Amino acid sequence: MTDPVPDSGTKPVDDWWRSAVVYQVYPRSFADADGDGTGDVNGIRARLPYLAELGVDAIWISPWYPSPLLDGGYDVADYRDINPEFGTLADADALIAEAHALGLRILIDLVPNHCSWEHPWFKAALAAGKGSPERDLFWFRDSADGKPPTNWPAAFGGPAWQQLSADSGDGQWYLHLFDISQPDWNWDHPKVIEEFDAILRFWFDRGVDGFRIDVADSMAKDPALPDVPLENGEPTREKYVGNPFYDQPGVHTIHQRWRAIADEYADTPQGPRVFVAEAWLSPAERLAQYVRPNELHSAFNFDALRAKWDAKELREVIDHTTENLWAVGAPATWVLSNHDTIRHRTRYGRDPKDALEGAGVVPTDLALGLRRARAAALLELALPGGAYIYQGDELGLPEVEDLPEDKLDDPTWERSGHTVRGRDGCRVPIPWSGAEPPYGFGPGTGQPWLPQPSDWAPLTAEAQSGDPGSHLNLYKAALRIRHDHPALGEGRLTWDTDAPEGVLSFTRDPGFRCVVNLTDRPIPLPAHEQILLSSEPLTNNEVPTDTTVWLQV
Ligand code: ISL
Repeated sequence: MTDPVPDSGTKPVDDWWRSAVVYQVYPRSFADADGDGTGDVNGIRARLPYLAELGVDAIWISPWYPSPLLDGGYDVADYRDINPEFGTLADADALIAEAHALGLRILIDLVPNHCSWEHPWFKAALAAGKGSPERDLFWFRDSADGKPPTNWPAAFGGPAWQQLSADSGDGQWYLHLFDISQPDWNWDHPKVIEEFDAILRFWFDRGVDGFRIDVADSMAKDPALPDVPLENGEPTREKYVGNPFYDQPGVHTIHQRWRAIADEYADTPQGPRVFVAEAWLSPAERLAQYVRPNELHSAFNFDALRAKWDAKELREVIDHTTENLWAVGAPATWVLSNHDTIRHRTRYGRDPKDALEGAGVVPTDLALGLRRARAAALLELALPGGAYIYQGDELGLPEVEDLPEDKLDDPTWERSGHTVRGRDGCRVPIPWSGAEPPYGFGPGTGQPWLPQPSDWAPLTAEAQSGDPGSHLNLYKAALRIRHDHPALGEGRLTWDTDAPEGVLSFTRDPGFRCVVNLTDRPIPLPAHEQILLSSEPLTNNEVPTDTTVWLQV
């Protein structure tokens, strides 16, 4: 067990985040204490001992704010409170204190690009009408020809502009890069800037250790509002250099400002507060701009998530990422799954060309996927830097691809005219115990907001905890070794020159070697002092296919 997060009289520890293993909690689907079918803050509190025992260093909680939940809470109606469906501010305070006592840091989610149409400032903007100062806080525009002011597409389908209906008076359009219920803030307005300063301080003062920044590359827009080019006849959402709504230089000014606020907390016992950027930006040269010394601390590296289960491709991603992030003094941050992507057990069980999409129609070998997910976990946790675990990764959960259409909740389903099912398949509530749904997600037999598969009994945390060969116990063992071994966490790696083609093999000082066999045949086990951990049983002094071994050398 780790030491408690310092709260008084202890020297600040200011670099924990460079090597932290962070567990992502999607609050709606993690654990339901009050039995209404939706996860909640008290559910998370009840499972903190599980997370401490798993051996993670921190928890990132996806948005927990008041919200109509039209985009799972990424549509925020009040940045300074807790969604009543999830609990109260007092519950959140208790969670922060209890997590800290167990040595777990707490990161929460900041959604600065847009709010919910239920946010009071947006409602006031609608009411105040055209030309009002209230409308200046968002992107309201007129259009002469009855068409949207630009051709920009929204993330979930359709145009990124919504016209106010004639009965609300003026027919202006507002910008929403995501759902129509998520109006974009105008970050050129000082009131927006100051409001977010205050939101950061509000949560830092309550004790949170940092923020994950949602779509950290989108707040600034090109004020000329140029159209985007067409791709196959449709306006592109590609993040090409010069895109008017992604990766504009203005985002860095905002990040620098936030960094200064986080650094104001350097002398508190907890140490300075930190940020992790969510920005799907490639190549790593571009991402590195976000983690320069006076900007955000770290950024999810999504190139690794997108990479095929292929030695050459993975090695290129690892080298390219580390080279570019280390050049600006930032650690790498590895992630295999999150609440927006198809779970990696399922991805790795498919033909790579279908891996990131094609839910429901693509043949998938889940046994192969599980074997590779085990190998990938040991690769991820052996790489230099920090690592993220999405809730349920540690249980080897697959994507749920046969959710009934009437249960689908992701705005993508409606906005795509029922052609794209969306991201619900990775958001199915966690199976904790028992033989049938709700598998201990909530008390009693009440069913959760998304139905769980009837064959998940062997995947529950309870079922896996007693089985030494389970996915859960592999994670626990790996996290224990990672915690104790001086070579793991932040640092450097050296590729081993004696490894056969198709094998990823690297050494980390002092005395650690990781070997991942991605070929289709066994390879000889390299010389070692001791086998620390292996994702599959080893026989004949060989590393089987799709297996990772950790060696003391
Ligand atoms: O827009 C994209 C690519 O063109 C996406 O990759 C986008 O960056 C990503 O979907 C952002 O996701 C985050 O913000 C969304 C929310 O729905 C997701 O759940 C969240 O992770 C809007 O807040």
